[in-house]
Amino acid sequence: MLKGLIFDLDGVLTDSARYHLSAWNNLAQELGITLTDDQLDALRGISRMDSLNMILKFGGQENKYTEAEKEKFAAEKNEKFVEQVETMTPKDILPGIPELLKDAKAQKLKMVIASASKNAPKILTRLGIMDEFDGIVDPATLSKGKPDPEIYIKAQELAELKADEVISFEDAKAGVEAIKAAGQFAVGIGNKDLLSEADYIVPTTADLKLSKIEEVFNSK
Ligand code: B16
Ligand code: MG
Repeated sequence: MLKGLIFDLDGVLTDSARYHLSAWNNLAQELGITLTDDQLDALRGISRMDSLNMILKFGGQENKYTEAEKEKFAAEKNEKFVEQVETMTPKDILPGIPELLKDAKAQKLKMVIASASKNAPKILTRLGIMDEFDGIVDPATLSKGKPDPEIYIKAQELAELKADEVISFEDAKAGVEAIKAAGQFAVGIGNKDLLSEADYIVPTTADLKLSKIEEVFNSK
């Protein structure tokens, strides 16, 4: 029986991806690296340091910098990202999400955030929906990022639920893989070829309807 929903943040509740991607693009350019659209896409859902390491690898610079230099680059990127977060308002909640949260509340479902972003509390506060959630997994406590299932297992534990009692929402391939590895029902939002492992796929958040998703969940 369905008892809870677990949400990725970036790309699911709000489109902070464009801010992440432009901040990474700026940094890459400073380092003399030009990123392709596919390379930028591959950064979705990936933690800050893992993203930086991927970018350096794309540019053939994986052994060029010390850990301290990399920390500095990551902090610089985060500063640019946070500047953009400060401009966010409740209008930046993606279409379909307010209705989904309302329907979940009406059914008294538990709701937990499983985001790789250390800025999740800040973003949720800017969006005005911080109080809607029963918990946020602290990404600083994770030993591995998505596609490892750790973050989704921790989210399920925070909700005090079992894997077959939750539905989890993701926009990233690495995220859907993490959900499936945790043994949970995955809703993928975006490209159906990229997210083919998901149990239910919609092109955009506007297409999310809790009753329809539950029908598929109950039939599995
Ligand atoms: P931060 P999600 C992820 O959020 C983003 O998709 C990814 O681009 C970002 O690098 C990561 O959070 C870490 O974010 O630098 O703010 O800690 O999709 O897991 O909600
Ligand atoms: Mg995401």
